[in-house]
Amino acid sequence: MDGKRFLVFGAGISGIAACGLLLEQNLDVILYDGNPNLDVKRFRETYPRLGKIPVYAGELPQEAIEGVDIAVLSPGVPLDLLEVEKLKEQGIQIWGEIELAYVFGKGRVLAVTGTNGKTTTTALLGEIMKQAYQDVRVVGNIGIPYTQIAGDTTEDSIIVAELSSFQLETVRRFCPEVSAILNITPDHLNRHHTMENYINAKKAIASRQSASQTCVLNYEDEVLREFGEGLLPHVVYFSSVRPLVQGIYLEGEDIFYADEQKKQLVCRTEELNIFGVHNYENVMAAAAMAISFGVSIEQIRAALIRFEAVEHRIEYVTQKRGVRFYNDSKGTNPDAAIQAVKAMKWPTLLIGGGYDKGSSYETWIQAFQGKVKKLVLLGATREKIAETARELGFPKEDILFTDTLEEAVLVCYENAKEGDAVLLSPACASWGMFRNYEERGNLFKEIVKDLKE
Ligand code: UMA
Repeated sequence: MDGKRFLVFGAGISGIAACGLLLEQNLDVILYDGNPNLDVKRFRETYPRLGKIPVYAGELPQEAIEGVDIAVLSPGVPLDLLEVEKLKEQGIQIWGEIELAYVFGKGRVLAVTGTNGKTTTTALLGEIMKQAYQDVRVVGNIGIPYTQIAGDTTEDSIIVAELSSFQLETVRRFCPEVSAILNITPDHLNRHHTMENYINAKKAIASRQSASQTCVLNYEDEVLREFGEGLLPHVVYFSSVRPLVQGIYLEGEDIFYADEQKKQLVCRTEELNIFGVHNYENVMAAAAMAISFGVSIEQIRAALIRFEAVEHRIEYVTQKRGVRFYNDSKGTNPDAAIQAVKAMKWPTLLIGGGYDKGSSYETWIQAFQGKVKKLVLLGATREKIAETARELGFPKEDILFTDTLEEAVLVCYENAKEGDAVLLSPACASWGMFRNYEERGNLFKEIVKDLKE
């Protein structure tokens, strides 16, 4: 890499961490962000460790590209963006932030992707690996850029990475020892344009793996079952529906791991602090990955039964006047939101809507099954969701439009009776109204905590 010049695209957490890594390596780096309103002076003051590297915002001038060999894209930057096309036309190699971290980092890598459940699975796997290893780094889409820690990893480090389809679109050399794809349902179609592109981005997680490595797949996902059939790495399936001759599965209330020699109990679901079949699938995927890596079932079990739900995923907030509040801000697509509404055991006032990713809301609304008494909508998708709900026979008078999250919570509280639940599970990304789902979920929790009893 000596003498190479890098352009980092995107001044969010990934871009800043990527610049830091390149500077540590004494490489030549330029930072570019497409936001014309980025205050470069303030940005420099906030991140003094970036030193004097050139920072461009708004238009990408030709002078910034001169002499650049490799562009490192942040996950949020689409590959078909005009500026990216311009870089490609000039022969500049396009890397992703994950690729950069992998090339400069050391250690052994385990990586998780899937439409839903990947944060929980990654967090679980991180806890399991900490049970067996000293230096475990949990990174990626979960919120800590891989480039942030890559520079201080050693051969003994264990990297547990959550990877989104955005991050996987640009991997070339990246090759985890153990990978997992949890499920694939439509999401981010405005970015990937077709389901095929989206599926291919997910599959890229295993594309460099060799026969001595492992890919964990969901046997109950048709696309993934078929994908596993022709795959070079060793495939371990998990199933929440049927016993497998080889693999990990849910049978009654128990999770078993079976191979040629024996069938072993991994844990009983009643020992876990997370509930719902989707969570048992996450548990099975994380356990299968750890088993493939050589961690003992005893160590896996110890970590599993200690694990608590991740924030913003069907997270219990509090009770007010006998009304339970749940924060599922991480329900950023219909499929994730279906899991949350399924988990509700009470009449539910549901807050939905947000950024328009081009999703269809039919299956989500069908999953309400008479449980949702008010559908409180906000954001860019509110009309689209309301229209689908009406078409599917959801009572018109129970659909309420609001302009802010605060208003939505208040409307729910006013309409809720003792024994009801209020669930924020938007089935949409937060962008447009919030920086990310965490900001949306945190605000929800603050509003709820301030409600008068
Ligand atoms: N930008 C441009 N041009 C663009 C898009 C973005 O210049 O076309 C600039 C923005 O002006 C901004 C910066 O890029 O300054 C933001 O970069 P980014 O969107 O890649 O966000 P980061 O802050 O670097 O965070 C990213 C992930 N964000 C996205 O994928 C959108 C985070 O995932 C991830 O935690 C983080 O890297 C660390 O790896 C968040 C997410 O929403 C949680 N992920 C999606 C999801 O889970 O559904 C995929």
